[in-house]
Amino acid sequence: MTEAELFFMYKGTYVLHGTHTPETLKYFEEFSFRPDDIIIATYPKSGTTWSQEIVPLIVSGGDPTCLQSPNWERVPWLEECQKFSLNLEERPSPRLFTTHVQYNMMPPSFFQVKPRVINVMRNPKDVFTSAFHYFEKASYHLNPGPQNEFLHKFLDGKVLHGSWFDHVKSWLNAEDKEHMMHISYEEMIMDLKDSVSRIAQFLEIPLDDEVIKNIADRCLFKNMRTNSSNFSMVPPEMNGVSKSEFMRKGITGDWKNQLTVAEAECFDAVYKDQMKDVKYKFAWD
Ligand code: PPS
Repeated sequence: MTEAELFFMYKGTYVLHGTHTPETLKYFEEFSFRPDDIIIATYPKSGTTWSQEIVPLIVSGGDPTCLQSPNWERVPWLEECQKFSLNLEERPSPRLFTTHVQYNMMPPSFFQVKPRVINVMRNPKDVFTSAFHYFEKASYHLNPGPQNEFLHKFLDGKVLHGSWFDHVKSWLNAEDKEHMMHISYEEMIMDLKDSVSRIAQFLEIPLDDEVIKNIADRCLFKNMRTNSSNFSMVPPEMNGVSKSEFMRKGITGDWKNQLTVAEAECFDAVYKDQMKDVKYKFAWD
């Protein structure tokens, strides 16, 4: 399979033919949000699945039965095809959604209704590293090819869901800031209990300290890797990646084991240029 067969361009970013069709994208563009919807917005490989476990637990007051359905069902991607069988219009509030699209690509109703958004970001070098390994494994994806080639594609945004830089900047520059929470994978690694508590506060869901502690404990990498809840970016029959392969390392700074010195320097130069106007203080800087 070639890139042209796998991807098509949607509003300037590559999306997958398999999961994105004119029909799913039309549905996305015409989607009606409710004010109490909750959206997890991530660039791929930044902590999406992790958040899809944490947020339902917060919303349910820590009830693990909320994790019985797979992640694409409990927190479906709005722009992808699985939602067609999910009766999203009939779901009780608060509905939970995921999206990998940039802020400016959200549908008109999003800007009118202003539902809450939890935007999770991750050091792009670790995003690159995670994506490189995942694309090697996922059967619905192309092999990333030589690392250096894939690095340049990543830095140029010629990868699935486009440029990390454009994605992160779009959500950081979002206008309706009071409806938006930014958090990083690194902060979640550093103090998961505090991160769960901050997300609950943002969602205005009061939780006992014990419940917060239990949610954080359940969502530790080692526990999520072995617990019974099932997930994958797409149904497992479509991607061929096992849970243990998907939950690869779950650490910060793995890029140091992946990038050569020259590649890291090249990455830093592009990062410096692309992020020069960004005032946000990232946990990885
Ligand atoms: S996807 O395909 O976009 O949905 O991927 P995404 O879920 O955003 O990112 C996958 C990476 O997140 C790691 N992960 C975790 N890290 C720490 N703690 C927990 N609980 C956790 N859950 C998922 C997963 O291992 C992938 O990172 P890497 O670096 O590849 O291990």
